[in-house]
Amino acid sequence: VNSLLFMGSSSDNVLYVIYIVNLHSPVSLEVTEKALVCHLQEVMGWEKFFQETPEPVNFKDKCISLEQFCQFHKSRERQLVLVTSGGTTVPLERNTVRFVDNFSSGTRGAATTEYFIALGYAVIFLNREKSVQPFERHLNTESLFGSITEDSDGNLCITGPNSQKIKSVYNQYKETKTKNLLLKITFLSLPEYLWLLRAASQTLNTHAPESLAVLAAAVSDFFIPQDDMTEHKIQSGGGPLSVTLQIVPKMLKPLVSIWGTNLYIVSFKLETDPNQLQKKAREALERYKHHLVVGNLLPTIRVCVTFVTRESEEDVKLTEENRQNGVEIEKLIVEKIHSLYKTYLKH
Ligand code: 9Z3
Repeated sequence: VNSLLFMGSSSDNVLYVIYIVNLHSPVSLEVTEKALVCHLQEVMGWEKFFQETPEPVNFKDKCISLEQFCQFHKSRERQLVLVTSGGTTVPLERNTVRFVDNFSSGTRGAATTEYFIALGYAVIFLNREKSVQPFERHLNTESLFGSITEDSDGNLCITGPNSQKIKSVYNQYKETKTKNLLLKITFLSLPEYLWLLRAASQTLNTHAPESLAVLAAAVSDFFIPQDDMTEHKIQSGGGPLSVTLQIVPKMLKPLVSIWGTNLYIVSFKLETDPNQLQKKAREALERYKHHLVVGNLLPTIRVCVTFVTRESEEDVKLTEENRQNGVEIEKLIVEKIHSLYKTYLKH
């Protein structure tokens, strides 16, 4: 099966030993027959997905950039983190005019990226095209144009109440550029995101083990398989449209157990029902066996999140004082992830 080699051997008809081998990280598991069948169905699900969906445009170039970025920072012993950001689209047609989208502006991922850089990390920012960008997000038209004046020689200067903020953002941006601390890779559709997530996690796993992956992108659970999609724009002449969306294979599974076995993996869980959040976060941890789930509820995503690990559960909230001082929740999130990761490394 593509990058997987499966060797099953039956001992007393109940226990199987399976080996999942990819180029970088062999894994062996002892499983019951039921679990084996279930596992193989999952393997076939994600392998089939990659076989059936074409690789994104410029995929090879993006892989080369990923590898060079990881090697560059590894040789300088700099800690790396993959941050995913923004929502994935699910096309309804191959020549896509219409698509289903997921809620996410990209603010969480962009802010998270800045705070990791401030802590000395180099960041792979896997982001949705035209979503909110690190540093740039502070420079809205009003603050930027409202602060530009001309001197007597016609040179542009930044003055006025926003100038301090703009200068400080510019200085962070300049340092990020000079030290090559940020690699931006973009996606639009769900398949593009998944191809690039796999490539980024495999590259980190090989060249910079002991890196982090922080999955803040809002990833669709449903999609239309390539074969079920029409080639051209769906016409309205046929009356009301009804489409069937299939379940996306759960990619956190291979991410944790095959592509990124050396990584410290943090996923986000978005819910709208407060009664579901902790239950769903805990289910995700148990199912995928990664390290940390950060839960958030749609109405309060900017002020409150819940950190769920196998051992603990903790709310992180912005205080009134934080808010008045312009502190963002992502600063608290990144500091907490960093500290949990350091503790994890010690043990
Ligand atoms: C999140 O929960 C993010 O915090 C938000 C950030 C998308 C709410 P914004 O980009 O919003 O700042 O506007 N992301 C994860 C959403 C997600 O798809 N999680 C999957 C799930 O819940 C698991 S990986 O099943």
